[in-house]
Amino acid sequence: MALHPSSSFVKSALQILLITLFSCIPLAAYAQQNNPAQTQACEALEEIRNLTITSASIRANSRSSDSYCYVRGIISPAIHFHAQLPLPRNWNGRFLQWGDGGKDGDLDFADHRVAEGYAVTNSNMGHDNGVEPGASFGFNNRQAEIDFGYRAVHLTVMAGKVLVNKFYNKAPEYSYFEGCSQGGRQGLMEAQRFPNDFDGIVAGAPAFAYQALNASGTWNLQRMFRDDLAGNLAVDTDGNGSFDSLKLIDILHEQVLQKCDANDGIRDGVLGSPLSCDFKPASDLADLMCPAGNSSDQCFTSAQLQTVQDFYQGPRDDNGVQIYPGKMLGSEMRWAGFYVPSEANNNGPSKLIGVAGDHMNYLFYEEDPGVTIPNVRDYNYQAKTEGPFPEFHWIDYDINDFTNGSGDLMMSITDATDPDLSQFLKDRGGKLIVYHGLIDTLIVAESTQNYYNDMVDATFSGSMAAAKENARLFLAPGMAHCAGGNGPNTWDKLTPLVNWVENGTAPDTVIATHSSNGVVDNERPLCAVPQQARYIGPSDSADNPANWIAENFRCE
Ligand SMILES: [Ca+2]
Ligand SMILES: [Ca+2]
Ligand SMILES: [Ca+2]
Ligand SMILES: [Ca+2]
Repeated sequence: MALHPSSSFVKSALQILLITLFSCIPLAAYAQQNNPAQTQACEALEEIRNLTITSASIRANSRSSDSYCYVRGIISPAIHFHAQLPLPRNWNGRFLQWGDGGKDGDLDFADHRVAEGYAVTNSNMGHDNGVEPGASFGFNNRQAEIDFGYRAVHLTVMAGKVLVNKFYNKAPEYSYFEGCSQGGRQGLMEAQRFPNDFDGIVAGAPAFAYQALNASGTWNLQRMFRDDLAGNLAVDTDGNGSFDSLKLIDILHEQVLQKCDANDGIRDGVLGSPLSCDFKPASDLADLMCPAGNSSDQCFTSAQLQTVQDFYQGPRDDNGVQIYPGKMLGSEMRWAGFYVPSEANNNGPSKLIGVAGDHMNYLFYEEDPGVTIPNVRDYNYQAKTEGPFPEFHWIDYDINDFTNGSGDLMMSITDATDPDLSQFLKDRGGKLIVYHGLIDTLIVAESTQNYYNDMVDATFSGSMAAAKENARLFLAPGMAHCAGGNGPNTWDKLTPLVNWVENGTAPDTVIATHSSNGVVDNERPLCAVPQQARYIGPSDSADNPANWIAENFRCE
């Protein structure tokens, strides 16, 4: 990468700094923090034309001893953004838009990327979650929905590049996007709508089918709560009215593992390929059914079996049209935190409700049906649908509204489901890395795999080999939503993309690790789809964790 125009100055400044560093470290730190030229250049960004900048000042980095130039600005009507600009001698020449999570509504820092030299921007997506929490920003506010859907990210990137040009006196050599979940949706949205913004995009666990996944979240809660919680997978063992045991989920998960854990070559509690596991609840749980009229945390009632089947099946409308994939086999333990009311979840949908929350009130219908009910945990509450401020209860959401056109307008704003990435991948030659954890229960990896396959068809005439020149998908066995899970779930998401874009080194695998107490105890390569990692290590000790290392797997 070429150094920027003032590189000779920077080099000599660096030499002086290094000499100072070796002679007197406190003095070096003092000189670095108080370089008047840098402070002046940073503060001058407040005066930049054609952007509304509200502040620009030198700020400390939590992940580095190097301070940086911190800029905040506003884009009409309500987008707030910030830029974290490394001082010129620390800049690696790259621009990075840092992705958001959830419904966002605030400014997110990426201090670790700034420490690596990236000039980073992020926005509040056009609303303030302190004033309008959750999805409420979308209440009768189309502009806020458009900003959330796609406008805030794009305009923040535009503003960020203007700031980079001004501060460093040159354009970024390369521009990247990195994000997961909401950020994954943003990455795919950018690839579809604004193909010239980035050279490379990494999109993790993308919430790209945004309306479908929220409809699915609501539907799953409805299945769990129906018939006065008859099919709840938590059990009230002492009959005191409080669901205290989650044992049935353990039992279900164990049954799935017994059937398919070893299919990838090792019994590590991780399914390498859950979609090819042939677990069938009705037959595989047949020996674990309760006698009629009984229930306990050791056996399944027919209502509980129905819930399990519904979760794996996923929502369909009354005509049998699949709205969203069902939960992946192996993800059972993650259901507890999001869908299963128990004492562990404050015995109600307080935490569960975050899955779909107030989405249907404010972000699904063209005209919002009503505000949230006074207590969203109260599933028996009758929403007041009349009067000046009608209410809408998540339990009254009709999954048929997904396919009858009621959500089409909002889908056109929030969904990043267009499989044609020709402009980004072919015309621009951009690179795309998508990853998704296979036990992610919030956003189901199968939907991402379906999208990737649709993209191969629409963009590369069905040629996987051609598609892999520009876009690769990595599915992570045993990885939960963006992080966590009992399988290997940790790797540097951005560096493989940078190596691909700048050096042409396409990632065939990324090495993912799982750690307990800071020690790696499970490792495997994640293979670019359609390949999968298969254990090829010592066959007589395949279940010894010492053998669960990347070298003992082959992509095939
Ligand atoms: Ca943000
Ligand atoms: Ca709305
Ligand atoms: Ca109890
Ligand atoms: Ca396994």
